[in-house]
Amino acid sequence: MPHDLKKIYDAFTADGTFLSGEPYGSGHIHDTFRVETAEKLKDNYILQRLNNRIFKNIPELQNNIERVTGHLNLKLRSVPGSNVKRECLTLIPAKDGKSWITDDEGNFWRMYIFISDHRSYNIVDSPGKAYEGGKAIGRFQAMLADLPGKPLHETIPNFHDIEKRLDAFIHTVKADPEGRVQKVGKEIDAVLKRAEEMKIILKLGREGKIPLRITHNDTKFNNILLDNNDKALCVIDLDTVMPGYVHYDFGDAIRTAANIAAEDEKELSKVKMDIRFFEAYARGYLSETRDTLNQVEKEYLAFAPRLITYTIAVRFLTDYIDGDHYFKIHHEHHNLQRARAQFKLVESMEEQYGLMREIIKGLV
Ligand code: ADP
Ligand code: GN1
Ligand code: MG
Repeated sequence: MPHDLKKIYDAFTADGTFLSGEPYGSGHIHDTFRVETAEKLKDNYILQRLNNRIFKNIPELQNNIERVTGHLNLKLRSVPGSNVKRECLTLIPAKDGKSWITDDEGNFWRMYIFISDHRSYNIVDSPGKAYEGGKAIGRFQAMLADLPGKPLHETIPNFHDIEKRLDAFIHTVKADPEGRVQKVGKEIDAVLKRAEEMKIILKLGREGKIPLRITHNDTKFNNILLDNNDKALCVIDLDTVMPGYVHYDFGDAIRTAANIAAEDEKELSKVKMDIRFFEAYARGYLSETRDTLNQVEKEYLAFAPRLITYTIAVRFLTDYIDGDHYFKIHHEHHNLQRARAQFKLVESMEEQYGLMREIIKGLV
């Protein structure tokens, strides 16, 4: 049964008459629709059916997003020349005052103003765009550093905790529910041989050498909207904004901004990190955060892309072995294809690691 988008739309307090609703974007988690309104001068909207298998506590999730967007909104208002409705997500309240609704089937929905005239990239094709992405994430972290109140709810516990991800991986390999383990011997070796060195960021955290800050935790480049001139516009997809290490955001952004091929590229010889994009993103990011980060945080920035690319590869492979219950897939072996491309990218980063370290040293 297709969703009755008009009925869902009408449960919110949006300004405008529902004209049409179409699936939108290429996110792997929620079902996202763009709603067009009949009046040319009124906003269009994004409606999202939230994935509550993955996000178990929608009221807490939405409370985080209300606090984060509220704070960003306040901050932006005090910046002369800023356009708050375009530079930060705006939630539309439901008619009952909450920031989400449940429909007759028990689905959870929320609504944002659609940010028009933006550009979104699954593959970045110039260092200038990578630089803008780096600035956007750096500024985002800086603006949230003084979020008042209790710590944000951990919407997905241990999200980037590689030790827990590896435990889940080993558990899934042992269970082998789909009989797929025999197909992925090479990929399992790729996981195991790197497992120890990947624990360093968690270790530094436990030793108190790097602080937990408010981070985005899902800085895939298509979660950073650019404007029509390819300048940083708005950071979206705020579901995982919660306490984290800056390395998680830096690493995930490089994973996607500096890979010259698609995240799921089948032809592995095409997958490579372009060091110029790494340099540009790092320059943009550090232009906003240089004065805030401590020495150890800076020293480990170069390692972060290896950690996060590896972590996502482990997650894709785990989901493949488990039978594809987490990420949306578009064909039978999609998660395996994604995992292979990400392992190839890890290798490319390993080959260029010396250079990555030199670049960071030169920028901090
Ligand atoms: P997912 O967690 O599934 O990735 P997102 O919140 O990132 O969901 O939304 C999916 C896609 O929808 C984004 O990649 C972006 O293209 C688009 N999108 C989401 N919110 C907005 C918005 N407010 N304005 C314009 N586009 C948006
Ligand atoms: C998911 O939501 P989306 O599509 O931007 C995932 C990220 C992964 C990414 C891999 C909540 O991001 O952690 O890095 O897919 N988000 C969640 O493409 O698991
Ligand atoms: Mg997204």
